[in-house]
Amino acid sequence: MKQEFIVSNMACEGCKKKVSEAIEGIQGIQKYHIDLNEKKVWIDKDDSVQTNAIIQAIDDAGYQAKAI
Ligand SMILES: [Cu+2]
Repeated sequence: MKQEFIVSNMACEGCKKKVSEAIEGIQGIQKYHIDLNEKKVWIDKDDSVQTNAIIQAIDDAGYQAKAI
């Protein structure tokens, strides 16, 4: 299942790396792409992965994600 998020306070390559690490720490993520300029994250995930789990993981890394 594909899902898109806005991570509004992701501002530089360092932020992108932290968000990447947060996403990679979640079980059941098949692939993802981060666009720093658009502050968007595309995730392809197993159906078992809850949207809130993704938002929480990104939040724990210090970033605000919103599903769009
Ligand atoms: Cu940054």
